[in-house]
Amino acid sequence: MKIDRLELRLLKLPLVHFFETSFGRIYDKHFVLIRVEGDGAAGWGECVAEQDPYYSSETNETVWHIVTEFIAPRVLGTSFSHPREIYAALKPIRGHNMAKAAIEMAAWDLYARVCRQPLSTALGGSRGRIASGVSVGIQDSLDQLGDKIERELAAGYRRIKVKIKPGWDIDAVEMIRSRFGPIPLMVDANAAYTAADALHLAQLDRFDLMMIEQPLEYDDVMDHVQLQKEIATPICLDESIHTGDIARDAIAAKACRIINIKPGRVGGFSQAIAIHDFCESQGIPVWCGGMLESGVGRAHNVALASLPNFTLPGDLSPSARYWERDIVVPEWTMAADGMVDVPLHAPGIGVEVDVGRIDDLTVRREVLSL
Ligand code: OSB
Ligand code: MG
Repeated sequence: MKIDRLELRLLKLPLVHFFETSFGRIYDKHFVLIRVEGDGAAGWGECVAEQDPYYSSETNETVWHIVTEFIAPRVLGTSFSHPREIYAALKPIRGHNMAKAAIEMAAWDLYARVCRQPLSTALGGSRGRIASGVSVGIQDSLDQLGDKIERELAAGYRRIKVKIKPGWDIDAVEMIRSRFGPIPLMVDANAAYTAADALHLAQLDRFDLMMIEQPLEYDDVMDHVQLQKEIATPICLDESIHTGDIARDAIAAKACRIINIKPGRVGGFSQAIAIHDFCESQGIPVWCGGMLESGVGRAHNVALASLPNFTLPGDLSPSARYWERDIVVPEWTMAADGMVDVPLHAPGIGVEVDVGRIDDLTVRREVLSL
């Protein structure tokens, strides 16, 4: 395959409801959408970098810079026999996994379309439906949190994840357990605690949570090793797992018992599949995380989550939970039993980008070609 044209757009898409994590509240999603063209077809990718360097050090601005100055020259006009070669070709560029992933995943879509295969098939997927979990942000009150969870359970979600931070943790989980009983429940701290909080976090053990996601620093592995010895709740790492090598080290050191794979965080599908395969060989279950993606990034996540070791529900909600109107047709929906269908009857990502819609949302655009 050979990419001969690359288009970047910065889009601003308003959220239906604000989303609050331990690093703040957002009302709109600003993200970079990528279109690659080559071999007579086109592929789409969505970058998971955000406006601010809070979840990760990358931002939409750094992505623009790295894609236009460093990634595009290495990809445009280069012959690859398979998109899995792209990550290795970008090795001279250190870090910037989200920028790399956006291009790599667009290339996988292009490749799958050229081969007339669903993306899920190209990735090695084996599942036709994905169990969906919901990520519930920090609310203004516990009552509001309880009401929100009640609605999400009624919608059919297979598990509830709540965001926690110091001051919004034990009481929130206690309220949920007393109001809803033994539902599949987990928490995500987005690195809001330190090693000194072990005793505090051990108070979560009595609630039988599926896991606690990323309690400590975004770049830490070793403090998580110690914490996992001090708490019974399984630790799941998200932010800490930037590469296949770190996943291997974290598992060997017993820093976590579960891994959240976000292809955008680890540099794309080749690394996501490598982490998936290694975790499978070690008996570590994985699930597909979300970054409030539009319908394009969601398509990539759904395809990835069809691989066999994605045995836990992913953060894969339907379009309507995030957007008044998504940028793809058809929009993503979830069945009443909390399952999302993997598109298996169309090549590539399986949904079409609504170009009129993205034109309306585009705040910046650049085209690079040979
Ligand atoms: O930590 O998983 C996270 C959203 C933005 C940044 C980080 C995270 C999240 C979510 C959203 O939890 C999950 C979703 O996309 O539904
Ligand atoms: Mg997380």
